[in-house]
Amino acid sequence: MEKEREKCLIVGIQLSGSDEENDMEELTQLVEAAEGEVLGCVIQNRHSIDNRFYLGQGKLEEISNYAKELDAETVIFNDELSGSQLKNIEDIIDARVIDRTTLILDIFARRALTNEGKLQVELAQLKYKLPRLSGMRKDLSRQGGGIGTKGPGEKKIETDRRHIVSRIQDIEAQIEKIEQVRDTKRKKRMKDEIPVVSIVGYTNAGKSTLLNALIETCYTDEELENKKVFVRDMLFATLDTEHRRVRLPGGRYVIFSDTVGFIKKLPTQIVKAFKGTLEELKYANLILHLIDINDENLELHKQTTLDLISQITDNEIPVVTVYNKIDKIDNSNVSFMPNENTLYISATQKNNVNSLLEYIDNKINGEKNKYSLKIPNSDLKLFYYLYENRFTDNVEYEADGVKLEAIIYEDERYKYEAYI
Ligand SMILES: Nc1nc2c(ncn2[C@@H]2O[C@H](COP(=O)(O)OP(=O)(O)OP(=O)(O)O)[C@@H](O)[C@H]2O)c(=O)[nH]1
Ligand SMILES: [Mg+2]
Repeated sequence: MEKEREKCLIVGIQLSGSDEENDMEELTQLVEAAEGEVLGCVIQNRHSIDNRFYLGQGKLEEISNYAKELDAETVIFNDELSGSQLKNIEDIIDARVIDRTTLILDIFARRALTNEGKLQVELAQLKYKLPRLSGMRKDLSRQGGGIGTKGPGEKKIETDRRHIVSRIQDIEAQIEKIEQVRDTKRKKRMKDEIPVVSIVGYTNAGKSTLLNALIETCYTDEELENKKVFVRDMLFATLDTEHRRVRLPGGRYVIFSDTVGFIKKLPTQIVKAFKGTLEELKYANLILHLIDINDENLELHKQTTLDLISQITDNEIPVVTVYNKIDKIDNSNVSFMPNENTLYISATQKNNVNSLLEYIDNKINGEKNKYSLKIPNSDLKLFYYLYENRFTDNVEYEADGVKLEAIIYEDERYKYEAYI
């Protein structure tokens, strides 16, 4: 049975002079990801955000009436509201009021599966709540009404506050432990010298779909069953980072990582709480920046992602731009601009997925070529290595050794030089 969806009215500001369009379409998708339903949308054009009421007081009264008319339970604002804005708006609007940050945190809370994910979300939620507790003071003292209620109200806030602070410390300690485990795993990967390629991009760009397409190139159906990652036409389908080992066309391996997507105005509490997850990017050998080529706000979303990448990595990791969903291109405005660091793929149709792997192989391992070799019996371990770890062909066993064709990277050719 389908659950009743929470009925919502969404509200945003279009700042004059800003060419950044207030994207209510995206907010609608966020509401849907939180299993809500958007019944109406209000946008006010303004010069600036009002410190006390976010938008005009009169407008808020209008919104309150509109919400009643629509029978909306919740009114959602497309920016983060301060404690006092929230309080002032709640005084006027007779419905539940939440802001963009609370909404995103709610989606994250629904999506978190691992212990670490859950802790990170709870941490972000508590840090969001803490500075807003005092905004609730008025509310608490008023609720009880009359003399004597002010004291307990304040006391309540103080106990709440202390409770939250100690829970934050507790979570931070737990996350630190989990990070140590992650650190150990990462060090192991580095020691094994398997390069890491991180897939990053705006939420819903197709990162998880791409990871699935990549593993399909080198695992059997049976193996794939428990290797596939979760894909959904929904913002923030992925929250927990996944790593998968994939064989490149030359025979070497890389580990691809798929992680939480980016969004503009990503709440700072989230960036901070997910710091550990996001900082994994710093240890990537290569970053694939995946972009939905049909995205109406392509430039803005691209910039949002690039800004986050550079914030996290200090621009020290090479970035390859990969446009996805080329199967869906429906307007001719999109121009293919082939250049050295740009690729075009379709993750669902698996168009150019192999060339992407080829590109990555080249970027990480350099050139490789196919050689005919004759390896003498005295050096057969070289043959066994190639046989196990590279792509070989036409293997013929002869009395004094083995003849074969093998793909060899140029950086290792010296080992086989004598037998080519
Ligand atoms: N037409 C088309 N759709 C695609 C392609 N790649 C992904 N999609 C669809 O885009 C939607 C989002 O895909 P995901 O792989 O979940 O996207 P993501 O980037 O992992 O999203 P988050 O985890 O939410 O950040 C799904 O409905 C996919 O089927 C593609 O090449 N072509
Ligand atoms: Mg995903």
